[in-house]
Amino acid sequence: MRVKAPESLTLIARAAEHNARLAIVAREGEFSYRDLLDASHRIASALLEDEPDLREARVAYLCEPGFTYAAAQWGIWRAGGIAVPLPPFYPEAEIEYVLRDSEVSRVVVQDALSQKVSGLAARYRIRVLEAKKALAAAKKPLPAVEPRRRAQIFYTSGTTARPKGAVLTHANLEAQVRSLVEAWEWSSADRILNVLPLHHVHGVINVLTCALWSGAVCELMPRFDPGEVWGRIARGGLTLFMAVPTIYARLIRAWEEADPERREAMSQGARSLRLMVSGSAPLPVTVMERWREITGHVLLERYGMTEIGMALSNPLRGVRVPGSVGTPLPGVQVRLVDESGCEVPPGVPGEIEVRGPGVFLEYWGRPEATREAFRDGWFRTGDIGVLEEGRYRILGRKSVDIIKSGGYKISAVEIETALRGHPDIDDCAVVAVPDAELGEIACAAVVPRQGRDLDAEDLRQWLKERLAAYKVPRRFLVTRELPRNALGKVLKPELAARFS
Ligand code: MCA
Ligand code: AMP
Repeated sequence: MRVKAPESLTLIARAAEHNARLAIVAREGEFSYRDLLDASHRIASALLEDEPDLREARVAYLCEPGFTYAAAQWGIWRAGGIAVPLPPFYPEAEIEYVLRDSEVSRVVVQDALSQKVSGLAARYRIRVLEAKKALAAAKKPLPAVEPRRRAQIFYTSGTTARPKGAVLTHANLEAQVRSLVEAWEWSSADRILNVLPLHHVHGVINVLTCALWSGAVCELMPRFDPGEVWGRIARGGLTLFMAVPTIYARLIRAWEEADPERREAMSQGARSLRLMVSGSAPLPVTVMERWREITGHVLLERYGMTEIGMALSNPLRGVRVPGSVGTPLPGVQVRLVDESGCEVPPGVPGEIEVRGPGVFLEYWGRPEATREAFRDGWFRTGDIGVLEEGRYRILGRKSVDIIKSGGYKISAVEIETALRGHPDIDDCAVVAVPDAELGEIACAAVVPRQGRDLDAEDLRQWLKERLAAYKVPRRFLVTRELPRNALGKVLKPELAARFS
């Protein structure tokens, strides 16, 4: 019997129209939109068992970037659940935190990764669905999922000890996608290569979801590798590429290291793309310039944040100004305010506040933090910007506790809290130190307890069991005393100077 689902989600309804078109190219093979609809329907059916609707139950999914990832995410959505991505490279402690914080009841796991969650699932009575089995489930009728319902949780680090789960509704996701599709003129003729991790907005929304909304092809690599990316670009056929500045810096390095013939193939492949985008961290003008020299592309820099999606962008057509993040994207309102919330005039720096249908609903389980994040309906980004000649420029962040490394947002407070759990550490401070490729790196100064020794390599290993690898400080300074100000607080900039 053919089971027809009532389609209230536009993304799914559009996929039915794209039907036989190629949707995903990954290590697992090549898959059409029809394959994706079929697979996600089966996963949704397996998730539902005998229930008609998951009613916003949180469902985690642990999959490599690829077809199974997309099928799991869509399956969770179509069953009425909230999708919570788990990065395959997270240590168990980080996975445990996400599972518990978002009160996950089910987890979809890509076969080889199942041992990463089996212990935790047993401990917290979480139902594990192996993707391979779920993909063979019989199709059942699916619920109608209203766009105002919660769709996705992205964990994001901030100034608190642990990351917060930013909740996006289907309507939020749709608004973010529509805005980017319009601004960057996505179409079914596009073909994009994704090398970004799929637990953040950049890879999940800007790349994967925009592609699938548009009927385009999304090629997914399990993770970024400069040689493989250049190889794929040189083969031709891609139209779009989006990445963080560190990835462009690493691609430049690989280009410089290649022989002249290879360089020519790389540059020629890159020239055939129609657009290359940079974001998640400031794009150094040197990277922008060098990239233009070797590929002919003026990178389009845009600005966004997990809680709001993309807010500001340089133009697709028109002048892209180095150091600027352009103007508000379609449907997005942006203002700059002073400490008391009054708008500042052009030329005067202020905190960036954002309003619009793409702005997230709430932090999961944190009503107080959600309230504090808004001022009169505007989301307070914590970033400082200035409006010059009609374009915005990002000047930095309000908090010194937020570190951006390789495009990942890292909380100094989170690392300090983890370090304070070490039996031999008396005190510590984590700071951001500038780095040519990663933008910033996290560095930790640690004070050993009396009579104890601390070894940087041991500390690194100890932290790797507790935090995602990209949060582990690159440098450690074992010191007898941290610099302090009169209030007894650590002077972070002064400390940062001791690392350079
Ligand atoms: C990091 N690690 C990973 C990955 N990323 N392992 C597997 N898969 C990954 N995708 C591990 C590394 O193996 C390494 O561990 C450790 O984390 C440190 O990583 P990192 O410092 O990042 O250095 P790297 O391994 O050289 O990678 C550089 C990178 C990566 C490829 C640029 O940082 C990256 O993929 N960044 C993108 C982050 C991103 O998507 N941000 C968007 C956030 P070990 O030392 O054990 O090898 S969304 C956002 O910011 C807003 C919305 C916006 O505006 O976009
Ligand atoms: P995340 O919390 O991971 O979503 O990171 C969002 C943060 O990344 C923003 O608040 C900014 O600080 C930073 N960011 C994103 N894009 C840019 C950009 N083009 N220039 C400077 N900073 C950026």
